[in-house]
Amino acid sequence: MEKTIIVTGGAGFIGSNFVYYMLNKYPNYKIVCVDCLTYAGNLSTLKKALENPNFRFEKLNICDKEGIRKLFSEVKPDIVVNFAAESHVDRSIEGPEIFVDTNIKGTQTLMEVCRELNVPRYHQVSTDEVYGDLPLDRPDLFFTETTPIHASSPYSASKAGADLLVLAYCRTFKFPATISRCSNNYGPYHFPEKLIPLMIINALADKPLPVYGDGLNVRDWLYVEDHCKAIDLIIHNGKIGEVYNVGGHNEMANIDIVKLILKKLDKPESLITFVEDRKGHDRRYAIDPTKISSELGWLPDTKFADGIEKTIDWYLSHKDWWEEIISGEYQNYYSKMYGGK
Ligand code: TDX
Repeated sequence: MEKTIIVTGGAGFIGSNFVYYMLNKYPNYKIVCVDCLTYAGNLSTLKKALENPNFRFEKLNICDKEGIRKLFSEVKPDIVVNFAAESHVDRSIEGPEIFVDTNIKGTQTLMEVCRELNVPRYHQVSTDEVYGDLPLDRPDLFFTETTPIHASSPYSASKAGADLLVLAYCRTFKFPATISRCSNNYGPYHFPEKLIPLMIINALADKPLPVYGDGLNVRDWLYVEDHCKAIDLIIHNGKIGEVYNVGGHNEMANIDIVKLILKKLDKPESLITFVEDRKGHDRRYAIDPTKISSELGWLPDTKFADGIEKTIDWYLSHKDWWEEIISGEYQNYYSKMYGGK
């Protein structure tokens, strides 16, 4: 069956991967991407999609209610998937306001317009960070969908706020929504401010690799395509009003990831530089994906060993993509955050 899906934040990392995943998997679907192209959204990321007649791009902020209403009335989407968000924890510590505007107000604006126009289905892409963190000495503990919300950073608090609004809309207005909370993603088009691409790019340039604190913080890494597959299953078969955790049981300490990247690139560990810890730094994230596996049959396809190899190869063969990014405004960000390190 033909469907039209609006993907907000489709020029960012996970959103753009989802655009490609859907165009490829459903040749009879129309995908309309809404993105306001902040620093993290890049039209060159969508270059190939723009050649596809089933794809359309609209430069628009999700907080712009009039613009969203106009576009949604015209497109009449069957499904809206909201990836649009300010997503970097360190930036939220420097300036929380835009996180509240985009992540909370933007989500509410989208839901209001969807409600007004009776859009049949809405999906909110959230994060495991809404659960706060787990201690390192309790490897038996995992986040389930019933783990209490306990956010640590302005970023995760804004995502948690949006999740609570979505669930309140489901209950109060019978709003037809679902939420997914995924663990850390990695893969193509990951913005260079995040751990894995930052370390690959610095290592290639023989620059110091800034590891926060003791480097023992643990993240649960999932190849981005496996996340896209999970969202595809949820929007087609998920139960309205439900939250689904997504994660592949792949916990790794930051320092081990950094060492692995150095090894793969044949660079010395002497590039590792321990720097001041992130404020409020979450210790460990770990997802229990039992619900999505048993209800929707989701299982990740890509093992970390293969995924990291593919990701490093992608950064090696797409230098033009990231060189353009790191030569611009990103340089100011980098020197502000990392100084001379
Ligand atoms: O320079 C760095 N050095 C470092 O040690 C950076 C950028 C990060 N780190 C550490 C902090 C974290 O423990 O690496 C870990 C991963 O950091 P990020 O890539 O910033 O990701 P994280 O804070 O875990 O959040 C990510 O996963 C959940 C995404 O950025 C979020 O958007 C998502 O919701």
